[in-house]
Amino acid sequence: MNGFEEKYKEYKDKAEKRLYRYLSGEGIHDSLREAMSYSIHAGGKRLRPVLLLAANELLGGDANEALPFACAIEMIHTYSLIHDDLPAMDDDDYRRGVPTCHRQFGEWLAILAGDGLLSYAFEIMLDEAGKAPLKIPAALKAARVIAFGAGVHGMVSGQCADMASGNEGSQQELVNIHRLKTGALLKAAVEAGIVLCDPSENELDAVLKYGDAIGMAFQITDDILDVIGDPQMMGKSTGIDERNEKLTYPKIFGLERSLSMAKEKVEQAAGSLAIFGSKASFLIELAQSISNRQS
Ligand code: GRG
Repeated sequence: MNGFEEKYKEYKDKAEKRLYRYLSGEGIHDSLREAMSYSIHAGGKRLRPVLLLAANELLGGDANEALPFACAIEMIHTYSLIHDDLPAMDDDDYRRGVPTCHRQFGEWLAILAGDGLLSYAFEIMLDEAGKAPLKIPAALKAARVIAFGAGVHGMVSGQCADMASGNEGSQQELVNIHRLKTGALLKAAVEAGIVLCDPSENELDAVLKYGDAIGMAFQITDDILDVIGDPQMMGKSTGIDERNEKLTYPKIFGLERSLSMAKEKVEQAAGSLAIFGSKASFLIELAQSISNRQS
């Protein structure tokens, strides 16, 4: 493992340990806990919590204060995958290398597992607002950033636009759908990580630009992997976009151009963090790994 991989693992392990603890808490109906835990334990890259923790550390934050927000954003992401996989949406059989939540538990329980993860995320974040030593305004700001990225001004609207667009649409619509559906939550991860640290305007601006660029790089790469990725490595079926006649980057721009667009976005992401100098090296490598990923 190189230094970057070790650091990634450190953030990931920290977030997973706490996530599993939240899910073992008292008072959750057994079936609900089982379905929520199934999808959380199925794995995943934990990219959003890693981004949140790394952005927080970039501004000298306290990892213990950031950790509940990192777990909350992973819960929200996991809920979105469970709901996206449902027959009414993408109708997928595999996710994170195992049968999708509704394949394993049936539809009603998968819907509730998603609902449970979403609302638990907000319970966890708002609990932090009442705790010392985290300053209440900072916790509320971070929770608000995550709500904005996840909801009607972000991911949920993007998903709705995507579902409504079918196989028709312009380049501009494609970019807008992805900015909301995928980009908004990735951007919220880095923004929430730094608003916990009371950033200057310049710092906030730099990190938001980074968040925008990695969101685009991530989605372009996701579309490319759906065409050329290995289903075994990805833990899910490929060719889904083609089957569902989705508007994608390779479909609009072709594979070669899509690959170079992803590279350009990674360069933009790295450039936006220049003000932080070498302190930003982990986030820069993370941007590169987003476009080089195989899963
Ligand atoms: C249902 C409100 C609602 C939203 C769904 C996330 C999403 C919006 C749809 C998922 C469909 C999809 C494949 C989108 C492409 C980008 C994406 C979010 C991929 C999965 O995220 P990863 O690669 O997954 O970070 P892991 O499993 O590694 O966490």
